[in-house]
Amino acid sequence: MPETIRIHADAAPGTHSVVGACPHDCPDTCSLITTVQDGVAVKVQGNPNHPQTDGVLCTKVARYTERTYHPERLLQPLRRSGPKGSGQFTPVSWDEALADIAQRLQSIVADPQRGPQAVLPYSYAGTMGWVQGEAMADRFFNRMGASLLERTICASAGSTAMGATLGGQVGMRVEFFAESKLIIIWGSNPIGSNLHFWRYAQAAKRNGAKLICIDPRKTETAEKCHEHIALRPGTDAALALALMQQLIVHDWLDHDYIARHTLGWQALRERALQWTPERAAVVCGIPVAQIESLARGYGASVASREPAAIRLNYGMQRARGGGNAVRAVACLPALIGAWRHRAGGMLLSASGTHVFDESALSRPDLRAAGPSRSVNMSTIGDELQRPASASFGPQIDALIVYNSNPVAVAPDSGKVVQGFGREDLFTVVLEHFQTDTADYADYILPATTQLEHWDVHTTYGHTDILLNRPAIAPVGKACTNTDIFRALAQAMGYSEPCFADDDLALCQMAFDARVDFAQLLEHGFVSLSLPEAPFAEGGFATPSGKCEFFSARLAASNGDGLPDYLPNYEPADANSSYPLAMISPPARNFMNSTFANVKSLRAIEGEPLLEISAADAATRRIESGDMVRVFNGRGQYHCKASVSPRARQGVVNGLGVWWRKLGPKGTNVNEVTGQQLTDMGRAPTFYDCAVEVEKSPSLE
Ligand SMILES: Nc1nc2c(c(=O)[nH]1)N[C@H]1C(S)=C(S)[C@@H](COP(=O)(O)OP(=O)(O)OC[C@H]3O[C@@H](n4cnc5c(=O)[nH]c(N)nc54)[C@H](O)[C@@H]3O)O[C@H]1N2
Ligand SMILES: Nc1nc2c(c(=O)[nH]1)N[C@H]1C(S)=C(S)[C@@H](COP(=O)(O)OP(=O)(O)OC[C@H]3O[C@@H](n4cnc5c(=O)[nH]c(N)nc54)[C@H](O)[C@@H]3O)O[C@H]1N2
Ligand code: SF4
Ligand SMILES: [Mo]
Repeated sequence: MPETIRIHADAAPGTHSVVGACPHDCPDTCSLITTVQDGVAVKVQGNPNHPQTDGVLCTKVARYTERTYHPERLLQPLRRSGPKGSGQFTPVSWDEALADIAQRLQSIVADPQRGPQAVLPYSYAGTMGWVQGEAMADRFFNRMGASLLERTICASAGSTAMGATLGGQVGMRVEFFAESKLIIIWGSNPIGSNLHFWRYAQAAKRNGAKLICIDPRKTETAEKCHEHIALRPGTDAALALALMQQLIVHDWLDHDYIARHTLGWQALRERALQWTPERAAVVCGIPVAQIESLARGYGASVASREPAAIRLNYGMQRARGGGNAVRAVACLPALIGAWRHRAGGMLLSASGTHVFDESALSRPDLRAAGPSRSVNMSTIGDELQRPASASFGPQIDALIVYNSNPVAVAPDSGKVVQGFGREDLFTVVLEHFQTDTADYADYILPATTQLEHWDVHTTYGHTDILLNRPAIAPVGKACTNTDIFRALAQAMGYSEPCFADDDLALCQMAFDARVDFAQLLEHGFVSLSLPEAPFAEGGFATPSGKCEFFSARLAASNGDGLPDYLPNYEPADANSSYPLAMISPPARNFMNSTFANVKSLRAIEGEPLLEISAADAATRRIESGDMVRVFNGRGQYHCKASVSPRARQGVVNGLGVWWRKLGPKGTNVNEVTGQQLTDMGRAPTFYDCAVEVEKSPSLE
């Protein structure tokens, strides 16, 4: 098998190209080409042969070599040498580090008062690769019998809602948005966070499609759409119900599709009829006429048969009623029969297109004592401070963090920092850099980046499968996540043969026969053969086989089983102490907290910013460039104000997610976000957060 693939016929002499995949938590999962010269990666580009990538990368990953060879890259294992959280470490050998970690874990596992459930893995999608993600780590923690982690921090409200409504994380094929005639971009900022979708939307626009953006913030995307509906955060379900009301009263409905392929129409109809545009306009803080016109445009596709599509994304899910909001929106395409067209319907995530047997990688059968307790990653601040009890089980005494930076990204950072700061907590962090989380480690273990290891990727924004080949040798003494867990398994005395599987074997073993692995090795990507219009004839993967407006499963656990509007936990009333609603969507040049330490990207972002409307700034005597204090009962953070038309009145936008230690006074936006969970999926409510803002007295 060739170690590399020569793609560019014009590659300079002495260089070669290696095909890989972007590892980041981005729906686009681009195919990468890394140019290597004398063992050094000199350039990372988009693969022109991969249609979804089309030769284009975002600014962040186009600068990947800057991150890989960053002067602060972790190059050797480190052991804590100062107080917890001080960030003081001294180098140790791998052998010493692994032996001591294994010994510390063994003593917890063997202690009858504590046992394996006192150990918690903490990880998310620093890499989305299946191999460097959970494969070997899962095997290790399953064999140990450690606590399970509920991986809720991003998408679980929406995935639960989609499962209940359409039967899974499935929807339109992204490329067919190019043929849509109306595209509603709802709670999504594709120019910032889903660039390759935006190309399809642009193509549709050139073909005469109308683009409408529904977002409290006037994003780069909203600016480029024909219309922007700036509703108040967390009110999307009210808007969707009012759209249904209009579709009903004007009879813009596909009665045949509703009758044959949906469940619960009469009950939903009754609920929706209570949502006049006037009522929704008050809740959403938008004009009645805007709701009516949106409904007219959407409903027109019933008669014209011109496809209408919704690109739904994560923005609306991060509030109390996030699951219900997704369900309400997910009902709309069935009402107008949009699913009949390949360019109609909706897409939230394509991750449910399974060709994968995850258990072959994670090996839950290794868990000898059966299922463990689960700990929710979104409430890690509280979980780390919970004492042992009959209902909780043992206190969490050891934490192994990989592919995540919880001290920066988890809500209610004050609590998270207190938890990580526990002197008696044993923490190991596998990382590329000394992040805010790594500062709290007892051991930091240097991990390889995507340019240095094998992996395979499925995606959530398109439906191809990608392979990542290592382009260069590991930098410094960095090891792959898989090697670190293999070595820990050995040091713990776990001798099952599965701990000897190498990375290439892991890449291959989980795919079923629908994936031609030889082709994947040769080209770096394969496309699956999938239906063009998945629900043209119904066939939803719900218990009834229909689009479930009414879900019996949800009725058993969640309200009356019909989508409803649930007001935010923190509605930010004008008369309350915290009268501003804060949302904290990503800064375009960071990927969550990743890249915040890459100088050239940080230079583009400048510094932590709070966008505030002219009206809200004026009453607080705030001007652009002023340092401000953003605060509520949970905490405060300091940043620079930008008086900006991007912010609507009553809502401030605290762009995320900076490393705390790179922000003024060592705080970031999650200092004020809370740990309450969504209506479905036990997900965080980052964008359901009331605050007050004032000029920062000490920094004026
Ligand atoms: N450049 C970049 N790209 C990224 C990321 C990144 O950090 N940086 N993160 C990646 C990850 S992990 C994810 S999950 C996705 C997230 O990307 P998206 O799915 O686009 O989600 P967000 O950026 O959280 O929110 C999208 C938009 O929703 C808006 N919004 C906030 N609250 C509401 C609301 O209540 N209703 C509505 N309708 N809109 C609302 C926000 O202002 C934002 O513009 O992007 C991925 N891509
Ligand atoms: N206020 C606010 N907070 C948010 C959000 C928001 O919109 N607003 N968004 C939320 C969302 S959607 C998400 S998904 C979470 C994301 O939160 P996280 O999943 O924690 O994502 P990152 O901040 O990108 O941190 C990933 C870390 O993994 C490391 N890493 C990458 N690849 C590897 C590898 O191969 N091996 C090892 N060992 N480490 C690796 C990176 O260096 C990086 O430090 O943040 C959430 N937090
Ligand atoms: S972050 Fe997204 S757009 Fe950028 S290279 Fe990776 S997959 Fe492509
Ligand atoms: Mo996410």
